[in-house]
Amino acid sequence: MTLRDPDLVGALVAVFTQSAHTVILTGSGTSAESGVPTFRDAQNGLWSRYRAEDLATPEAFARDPQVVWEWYEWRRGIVASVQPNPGHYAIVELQRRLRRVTLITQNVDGLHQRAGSADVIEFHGNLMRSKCSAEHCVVEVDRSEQASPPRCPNCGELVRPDVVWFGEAIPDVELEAALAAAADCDLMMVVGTSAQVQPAASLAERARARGAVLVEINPEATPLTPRADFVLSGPSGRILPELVEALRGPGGAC
Ligand code: BV8
Repeated sequence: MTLRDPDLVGALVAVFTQSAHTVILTGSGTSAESGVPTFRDAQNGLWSRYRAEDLATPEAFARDPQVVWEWYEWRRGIVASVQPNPGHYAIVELQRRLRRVTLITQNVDGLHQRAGSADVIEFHGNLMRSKCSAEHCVVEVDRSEQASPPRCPNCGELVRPDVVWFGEAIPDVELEAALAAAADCDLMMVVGTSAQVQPAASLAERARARGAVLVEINPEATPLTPRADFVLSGPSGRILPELVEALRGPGGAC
């Protein structure tokens, strides 16, 4: 049990029950307990000779679409084989219990939606979707037959994963929604991110600058840790359910 200290639990319950707008920002650590490698440790086995940042770029795809496509097929296979973990389900419960929640994820695995979360802002896209590399329209791909990147049925250009690569802009709709939520919220909980990737990591600072309370859940320290009002050190798959339990308790009216 991480949330043992009654004063800490009382303070957390007060903050969450009083929040008029809570933003939850998640990173790949939230999916770690489902068995999805985090971004920084995703390079195991076959992919150990590549750095993720060197594969998740338009230049890498232009240089060798086959290698990049195979990397995403490998990741899609992992994501398709795992299930959401208790942390994902706890976030669904928070969305139901709190007054207003905006869920922003850096993850591209779709596990929040599979757990039951709605209105997820997919800040970096979703690797289970594919799109035309020229027209950017979503293209349905029969994955069972796709060892190589298929061609767009409309224009014939290569199909690519529907994710935001390094050096690519966050799509306008997602960026504006996330910026607005970060500016409006009175509480931001950042879960399972190393806070290295921009502009996602700056959302926490944006919320703090406007007076929001910052809660961080992570087994390790990050650049956000010194700025956090509450630092809950441990795995989100354990801490988030404990937080929900505390909110259900006698002190948590919500
Ligand atoms: C852009 C999709 C400009 C692809 C991803 C300043 C401002 C703006 C840009 C930059 C900037 N400085 C640098 C940049 C460039 C770059 C960037 O941030 N580089 C980094 C490496 C320094 N940013 C960009 O390129 C962005 N685009 O800025 O465009 C522009 C503007 C206009 C016009 C043109 C261009 C786009 C960035 C998006 C990249 N795409 N994903 C794919 O996945 O294949 S990012 C990728 O990293 C994943 O989405 C991942 O989610 C994300 C962040 O990583 P984390 O989630 O934090 O994962 P990580 O492994 O690092 O950490 C895991 C954490 O979990 C750890 O802290 C660990 O302790 C913790 N953990 C582990 N287990 C658990 C746990 N926590 C809880 N429970 C557990 N059980």
